[in-house]
Amino acid sequence: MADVKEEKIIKTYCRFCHATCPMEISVKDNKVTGLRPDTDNEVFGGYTCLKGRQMPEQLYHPSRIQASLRKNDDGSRTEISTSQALDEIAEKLAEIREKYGPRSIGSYNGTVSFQNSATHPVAKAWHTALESPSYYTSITIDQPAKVGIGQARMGFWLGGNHTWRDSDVALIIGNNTLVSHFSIPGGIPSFSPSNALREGKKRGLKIISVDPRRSEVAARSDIHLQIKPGQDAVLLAGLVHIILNENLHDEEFCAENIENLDALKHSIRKFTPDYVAERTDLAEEDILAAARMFAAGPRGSATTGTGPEMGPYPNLVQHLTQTLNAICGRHYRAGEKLPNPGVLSPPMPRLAQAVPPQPEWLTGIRSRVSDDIGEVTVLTANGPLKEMPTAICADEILMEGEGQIKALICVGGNPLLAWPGQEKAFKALKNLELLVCIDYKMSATAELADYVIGSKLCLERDDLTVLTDIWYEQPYSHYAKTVVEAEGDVIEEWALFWELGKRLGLQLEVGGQPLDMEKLPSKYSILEKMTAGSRVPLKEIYEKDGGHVFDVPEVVILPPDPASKGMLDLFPEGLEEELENAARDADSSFAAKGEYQFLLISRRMKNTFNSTGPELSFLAKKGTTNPAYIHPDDLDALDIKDGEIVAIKSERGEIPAVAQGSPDIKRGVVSMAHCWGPAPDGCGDDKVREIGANTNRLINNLDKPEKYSGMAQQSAVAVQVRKLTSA
Ligand SMILES: Nc1nc2c(c(=O)[nH]1)N[C@H]1C(S)=C(S)[C@@H](COP(=O)(O)OP(=O)(O)OC[C@H]3O[C@@H](n4cnc5c(=O)[nH]c(N)nc54)[C@H](O)[C@@H]3O)O[C@H]1N2
Ligand SMILES: Nc1nc2c(c(=O)[nH]1)N[C@H]1C(S)=C(S)[C@@H](COP(=O)(O)OP(=O)(O)OC[C@H]3O[C@@H](n4cnc5c(=O)[nH]c(N)nc54)[C@H](O)[C@@H]3O)O[C@H]1N2
Ligand code: SF4
Ligand SMILES: [Mo]
Repeated sequence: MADVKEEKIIKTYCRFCHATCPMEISVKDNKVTGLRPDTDNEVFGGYTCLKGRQMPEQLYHPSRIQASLRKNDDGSRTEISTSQALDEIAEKLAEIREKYGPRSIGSYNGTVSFQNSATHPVAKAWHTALESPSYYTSITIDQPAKVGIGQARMGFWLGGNHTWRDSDVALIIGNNTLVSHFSIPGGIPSFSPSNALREGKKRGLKIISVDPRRSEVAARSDIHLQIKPGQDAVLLAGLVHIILNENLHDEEFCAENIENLDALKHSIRKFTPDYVAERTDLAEEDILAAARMFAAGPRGSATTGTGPEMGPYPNLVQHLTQTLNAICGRHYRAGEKLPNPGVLSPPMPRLAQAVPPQPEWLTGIRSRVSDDIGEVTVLTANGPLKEMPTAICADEILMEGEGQIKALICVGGNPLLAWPGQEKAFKALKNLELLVCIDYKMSATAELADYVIGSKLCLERDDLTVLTDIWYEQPYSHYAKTVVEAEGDVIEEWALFWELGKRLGLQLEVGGQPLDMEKLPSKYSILEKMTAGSRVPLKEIYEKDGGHVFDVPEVVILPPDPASKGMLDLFPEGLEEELENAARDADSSFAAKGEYQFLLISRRMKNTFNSTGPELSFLAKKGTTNPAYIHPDDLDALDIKDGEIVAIKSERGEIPAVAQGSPDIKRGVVSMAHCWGPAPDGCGDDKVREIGANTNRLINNLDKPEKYSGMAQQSAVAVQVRKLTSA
C-alpha cells in the first residue's frame, strides 16, 4: 500500500478523536499530499472537522518524536534506538518486579490509547501475564458510573435502550455531542452529529437538555434546563418524583421488570417540584414540563455526558438516569428489531429481559487508599473489563508499603494535566522509579519521563472500529489500512506491551489465544483474535474499501426466558444515604459560599482534543489558551474586561486564566476546559496566554472520592474570580 510513486487515493478513517470520520488521503512517494472527507460514505455524508484535517501537519510536525529518548542524570535527553530503550526499560522493570512485586508495575492508558484498536487487549494481556492488577485507563476518570457502576448496581436491559433513530424524545444531561462527537446510543449520535440532529428534529424528536451552559446542544433543544452546577441528582430525583406521582410511568413494564419501586418512591418524597426548583435554580413549570415531555415519549432515552459525571454524586446521577429509562420502559421489547447489535462481536440471542445487578463488578481488588474504592468493571466492546481507579493512582504511587506503584507506563495519556489534583499528580510522577511515555510529542507528562518512546500516528497503522462498534446506529464497520509507512524509529502502543512482554519472558494471550512471542505479530492477526466469531468476519470488513454498513441478518428481540430473567433494582444498597447527602449538600457545600462565589464547570473545546492539538497551526489560530468563560454581567460586576488575566482560586489552589465574556454561561458559573497549562512548579503561570492553565490544580482528589471509582469532583467546584492585571 505504502511506497507508491504515482499519487494514489487511500480511504481511511480519522483517529484524532473517537468519531471515526471516513477520509480519503492522497499519497505520493509514501508522503501524505492531501486529505478530504470521504463523500461516498453512507453514514457520515462527508463529515469531518478542523482537527481531523490537521492530521498531515501532525504527521510531519517538526516537534514530532521520531525516535526514543532517555533522560540522563543531569536532566538532559539522549536519543537512542527504540530497541535499546525497550531493552533498558525491560531490565529496569524486571528489577522492580523482583524487588517490589508485580503490583508495583502499572500502566495508565489515556484517551488516545483507545484510538489504537489493539492497545487494550494487549495491555490487559500484559498485566495478566505479569500478574499485576495495576491497570489504569482514562475511563475511570471519565464516566465509570455510566459504563459500569450504574449497571452493576441496578442491572441492565439485555435488549438495550432506545437509540436516537427510534426516539421521540431525548433527555440529554451535560453532554455536548455537537462539539465533543461523543455520546452513547440514545443521545445525539457521535458520527456526523449535526446531520443526526437535523434528521431527528425533522421527524419531530423533542430534546430536553440539562446544562449550566447554553451549549451547542442546549441551544437546539425544545427545553433547556439551565441548571445550577452540581444539582443534577436533585433534578433527576425530582423528575422521577413527578413521573411517579402523576402516574406517567409504564406500570406494566415496571410490574414485570423492576423491583423496589416503592422504596425508591418513598425515599424521594422530599424532591417535590418546588423543592427541586429552589435547589436547582430552575423554574418549577420548566421542571414539570420536562418531566411530562420525557414521560410522554413514547420512545426515547435519558443519557448523560461528562458534565454530571464530573460533578458530585456521579453514581447517584447515573442510577437516577437509568431509573428514568426503567420506569418509562425505554427499552427494546420482544418482536422489535435491534438497530445495531454490533458487527465485531459474535451473534448472541437478545432477550426482552433484565440482567440483574452484578455486585461482583464492584468487589474486585481493593485500592490501598480505601476499601470502598477498588477495581471497577467497565463494559467495553471487548466485554466487561476490570481496571483500577485512576482518580487515586497518584496515591497508589505515593503511599508507601506493599503494592506501592514504582513504575508507570503511560500510553496516549497526559496524567500531569488530566488527573484530579495536579500538585499530587506531579509529586507522584516524580516519585516513580521508572516513568515511560509513548507519545508523538513532548507532552507535559513526557517532560517528566525517564524514557519517551516515539509512537506511530494513525495514518501509519491499521485499525478497526472496535471501540465504536455498538455506538453506530447501523451495523457499520471500517477497517483502515496503513496509509503511509512510518519513517521514524517509532512503534504502536500495543507493540510496546508486546516488546516488553517478550523481553520479560511473558506469554501474552488475546481472545484466549496465545500470541507469537518470538516475532512481532501483525496487527491484523491481533484484530482477528479480538473479533473471533464476529457477526461479520474480519476478512470481509478488510476487503471493503472504506467504511460500510453490512447486510447482516436482522436481530429481533426474543421474549424473556423465565429461567434467566432478572429484575432491575431501583433501590440498591447505599441509595438512601446518597439521596440524603445530595439533598443536604444542595443546601450547603456544593453551593458557592463565602469568598468562593462562583462554581467552576468542565467543558470540551472545539478545536483541541484534551491536550492534543494546540501545537498545530490551524488549531492554534483558534486560540492557544483555555479561557475562563464567564457571563458578561458577572465580569462587569467585577470590573473585568474580555481578555484580562484573572485569578481563579479554590480552597485547594489558584491558577491564572484569560477571562472571556460569554452570555451562554449561567450567572455565577465559570466554564473552563481541562488538560491545559504547565506543571505546577510555578514556572509556566506567566505563559497562560500561550499554554493555558490547569483546572486540576484547583482540586484535591481525596476531598470527596466517590464510592467504588474514587472519582473526584472536577465540576461544580466553588471558586473565587479575581482581577489580576490589565491585558
Ligand atoms: N473537540 C473535542 N472533542 C472531545 C474532547 C475534547 O477535548 N475536544 N474530549 C473527548 C473526551 S475525553 C470526552 S470524555 C468526551 C466528552 O464529551 P461530553 O460529555 O459531551 O463533554 P462536553 O463537551 O464537555 O460536554 C459536557 C457538558 O456538560 C456541561 N456541564 C458541566 N458541568 C455540569 C453539571 O454540573 N451538570 C450538567 N448537567 N452539565 C454540566 C458542560 O457545560 C458541557 O456542555 O468528549 C471527547 N471529545
Ligand atoms: N478537571 C477535569 N479533568 C478531567 C476532565 C474534566 O472534564 N475536567 N476530563 C477527564 C477525561 S473525560 C479524560 S478522558 C481525561 C483525559 O486524560 P488523558 O487521556 O490522560 O489526556 P490527553 O490529553 O487526552 O492525553 C493524550 C496524550 O496522547 C498523545 N497522543 C496524541 N496522539 C497520539 C497517538 O497517536 N499515539 C500516542 N501514543 N499518543 C498520542 C497526546 O500528545 C497526549 O499527550 O481527562 C480527565 N480529566
Ligand atoms: S470529528 Fe474531527 S477529529 Fe473526530 S474523527 Fe471526525 S474529523 Fe477526526
Ligand atoms: Mo474522556
